[in-house]
Amino acid sequence: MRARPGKAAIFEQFAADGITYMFGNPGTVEQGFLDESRNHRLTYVPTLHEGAAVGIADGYARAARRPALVQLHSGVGLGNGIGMLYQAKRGGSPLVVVAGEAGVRYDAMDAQMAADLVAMAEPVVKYATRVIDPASTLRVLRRAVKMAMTPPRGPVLVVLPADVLDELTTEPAVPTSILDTRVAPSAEALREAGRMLSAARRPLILMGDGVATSDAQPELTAVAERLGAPVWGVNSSEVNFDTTHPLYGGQLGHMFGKDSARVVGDADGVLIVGTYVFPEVFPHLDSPFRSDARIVHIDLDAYEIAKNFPVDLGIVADPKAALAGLAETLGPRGRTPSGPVAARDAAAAQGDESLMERFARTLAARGPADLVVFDEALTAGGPLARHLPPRRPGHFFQTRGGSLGVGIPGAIGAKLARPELPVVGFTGDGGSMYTFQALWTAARQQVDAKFVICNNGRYRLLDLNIEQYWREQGIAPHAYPEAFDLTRPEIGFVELAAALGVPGRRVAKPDEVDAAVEAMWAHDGPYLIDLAVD
Ligand SMILES: Cc1ncc(C[n+]2csc(CCOP(=O)(O)OP(=O)(O)O)c2C)c(N)n1
Ligand SMILES: [Mg+2]
Repeated sequence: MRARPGKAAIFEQFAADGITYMFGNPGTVEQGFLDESRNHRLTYVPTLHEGAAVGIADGYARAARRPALVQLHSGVGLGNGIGMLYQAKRGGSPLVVVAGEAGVRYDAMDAQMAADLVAMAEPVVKYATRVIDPASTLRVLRRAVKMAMTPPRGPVLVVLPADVLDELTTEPAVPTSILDTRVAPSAEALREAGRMLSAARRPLILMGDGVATSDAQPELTAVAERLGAPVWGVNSSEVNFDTTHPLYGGQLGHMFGKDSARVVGDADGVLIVGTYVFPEVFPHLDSPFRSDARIVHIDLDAYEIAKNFPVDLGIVADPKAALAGLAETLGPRGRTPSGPVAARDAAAAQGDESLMERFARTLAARGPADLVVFDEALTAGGPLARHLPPRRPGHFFQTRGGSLGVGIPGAIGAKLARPELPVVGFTGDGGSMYTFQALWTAARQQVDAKFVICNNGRYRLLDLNIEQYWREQGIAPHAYPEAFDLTRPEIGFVELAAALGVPGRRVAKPDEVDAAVEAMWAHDGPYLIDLAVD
């Protein structure tokens, strides 16, 4: 193999892996390879903040179902990206992060910007390493791509010191070996699972994004229908199950263990698939399951099975293969759903229709079919679930891991991944401001995604959570903390977006909704709506 500097060879490796975008924010220690990038067929997507870069890459990886490449600038850039990397890790997004560094030769100097990048990133990535020898530059990049793509998928970090990349390498650039992990369970394990679950009088299924990753939605539906079991989302932020199916129960929620306990507490046979349990901020420390409940957990992530509570049968297997086998074991006999399963909102809002309700209804009726929704609407999201219920795999994404600021960059990433589909991102006035500058990237790259700010002038979710805290602590209701208010001064979202190159309009009255929805889709390019919500 011909010798060329590592800073050129890495682009050959990216090309060999079909990587066409690099999302990033540059610095001087990356100048060598960024200068080289013009000689290669890779689009550098510049962002103005690393949270936006990681957020766009996350949306891209989720919608494209491929690894997404992120470039961060040494310790300071990595530091800014850490919060968003946390959500990529919780969500299992295959992000390959490369961080530049001045050079191995400066290690002893402890100079400006020097930091142990591997140690900084380790808690929020699946794998972190640093290239220290030019002869292993591409080997390490391939390992990173393989690790990111192997379930449980997740972000990885490769530190690229500039002096190592300046050296010649003769490594060939060849496609990374992506592993086939469609592991089927043994016949014995399937029989045992089938026996435990079919014996249940009140079966329940808890599912998560591992189902979507393995394309197991049809098999999950078959198992649910054969068991007559309600299906609840746990770490479920994509379409793992048609949310209009009569057996869809809802989402357990991410705050309080006792909310989940209410749902799972009656079940005598539980199938957990493609998720960990339980992802709340304040989880139950005791098992919320009935002591006589039989619990079967299927996942490719052995760490997550029986992580917190024992299970009766843990099966390390691909959800699609395992659910197909399980459905067969259960046989074709369907059970009718046992009673009301869904704690869903009433179909129509009581009294006057809220602006959010009206907007979601209009978008569903007049917006394009085939719509992809990136939903970070938080407390304003109810009407979205009613009017644009997640049904089609790959057409709905929610924030995961609890890190705010995913809505705008997530929609940009999804649109870059699926340019043929219409994409709209919903976010809050609070959530949007963590990564608002991503709009500049949308304008610059002409990413034709649409954005809706659900503007209630507050961190409303924090109001709701503190109310619960007051109830639990026996504290009389009083004024919310000042820190939850976002109205002093009011944020001018339309002006802010315009300053970043994205046109838009404010919608504060019901009779402005129709024209706004039409304007949004008529506009060729990114467009923002600042929607007044309660
Ligand atoms: C990066 C980050 N910072 C802070 C928080 C804490 N937090 C959780 S919800 C929330 C308020 C969100 O407000 P907004 O996006 O306006 O939605 P709303 O609650 O008003 O519907 C905050 C600040 C977080 N989850 N992530
Ligand atoms: Mg808000």
